Amino acid sequence: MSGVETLRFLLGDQLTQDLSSLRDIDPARDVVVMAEVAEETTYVPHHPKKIALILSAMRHFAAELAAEGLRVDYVRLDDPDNSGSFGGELRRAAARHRPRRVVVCEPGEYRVLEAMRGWSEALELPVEIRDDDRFLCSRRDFADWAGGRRQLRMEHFYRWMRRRSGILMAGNAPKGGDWNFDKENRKRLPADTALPPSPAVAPDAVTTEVLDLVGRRFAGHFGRLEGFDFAVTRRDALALLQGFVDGALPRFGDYQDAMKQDAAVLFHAVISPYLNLGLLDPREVCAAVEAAYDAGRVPINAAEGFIRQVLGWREYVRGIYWLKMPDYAETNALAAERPLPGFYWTAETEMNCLRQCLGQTRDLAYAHHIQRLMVTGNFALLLGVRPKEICDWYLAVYADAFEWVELPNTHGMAIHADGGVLGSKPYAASGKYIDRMSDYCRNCAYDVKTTAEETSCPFNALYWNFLIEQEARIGKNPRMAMPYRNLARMDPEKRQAIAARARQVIAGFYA
Ligand code: DLZ
Ligand code: SF4
Repeated sequence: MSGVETLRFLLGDQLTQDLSSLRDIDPARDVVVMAEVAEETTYVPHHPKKIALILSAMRHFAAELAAEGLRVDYVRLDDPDNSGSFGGELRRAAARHRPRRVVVCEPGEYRVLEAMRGWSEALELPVEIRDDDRFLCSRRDFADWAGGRRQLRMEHFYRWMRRRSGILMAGNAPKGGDWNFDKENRKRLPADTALPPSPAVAPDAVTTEVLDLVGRRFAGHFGRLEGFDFAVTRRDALALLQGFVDGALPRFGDYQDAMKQDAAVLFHAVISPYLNLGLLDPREVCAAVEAAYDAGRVPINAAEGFIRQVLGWREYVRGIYWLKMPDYAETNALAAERPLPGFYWTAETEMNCLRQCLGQTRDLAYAHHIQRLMVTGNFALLLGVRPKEICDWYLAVYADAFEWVELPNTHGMAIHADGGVLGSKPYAASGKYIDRMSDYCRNCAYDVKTTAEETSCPFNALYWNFLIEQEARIGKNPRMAMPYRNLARMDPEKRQAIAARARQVIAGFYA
């Protein structure tokens, strides 16, 4: 093959026909290159379901582009000549096609952007890196918004995004009369509440072949491959979105923070993997939810709560990531130095909340936001796990995890390693919070009501121990005033007993 004008190199989370790097494609003279590469499948030990999702979605997307009449050069993971990296595959593709230039869309990870910046020199070809405009707020706009602000609070950003996008707005006013209905979104789930069916798509022949490959190559990675039921095409992802809007969305708001024994999805949408791969567009997701609200089919606390996640939080964490990288990943504001306990990779623990959330993560490559923030994240915060270890864990085990979204959520929000760029205080909580929002404690070997006994909930001693250990760092934070007042009221004997119990449980995690 010769005479190729532009080689358009597409990454596994850029599965969008309207991608900036494809927009001006000339079907007669350009080639799209996609590559399954070992480096991406193993830079953290991704969950096998996540790898299968990405590879199958890539293969389906390549077939869609080819059906549109584009030339697609697709390299499979088991191709014997596969070099194993993006750079290596681009080099081989350039040798095959001899293009005049390369066009790419900016990646979702700093690590990959760094590599991309070296491609032009390595290939001796012009390499154009275009903005990823699938986000509603460009990196530049976020930097403008952030410029000069002392604090980068999500709520301010969110309102700014509502105004500039017009989403869920009635003229200049927020629909429903308020910007944020979060107070109505923390209900406990009554035990007899009927749950909607979990979203599921049966694997087709392409997915079955990928599952076979992943089963052979990644058997050693944490996570269960059996029961794969993710959507791998835009069509199926759209059907799941519609199913969510019609089924679970009306009660999504009420129960978005609730957790339930043996029930993973509850009223959540589970569309983040499709948004993050590019199969769904955030604008169309917000539009579908707003339309349901306008038609009177869903209450405002559901519509607003959902749109806040997509239009507010998702765009905000991406903005923070690009504004603060690469230094962001290196901070360790709470000097957390303990290793990640081994049970994060086995789900074998007597603590029922963690066993539930970790077991579900192993089985589904999914957990909802409160499980991630207040169970696995909170535990890592209280224990003081090294930031990189817990961040890499999240990056590996969740199907929707790419560093732009995973890092601010974990490093910033969950473990406060950024010292408050994202959250104004650490989200530290004792077992009481988990007991209020779930039925986990009822099914646990530990007693959530006590702190310093042999049978006491480990979260309780860890919580107080965290406050004691971190007093010099966070004791003066006005938002921590109440917990520190409670700590100050504690008599010295109780304090000692708690510290002893904390030492005992911590030793148990590393035995
Ligand atoms: C996560 C991932 C995996 C597991 N495999 C591939 C792959 O084989 N080929 C590919 O193009 N992309 C893959 N990805 C997604 C990339 O890691 C992702 O595009 C970068 O991290 C930038 O966000
Ligand atoms: Fe988790 Fe403690 Fe409740 Fe057990 S008692 S489920 S460890 S919060």
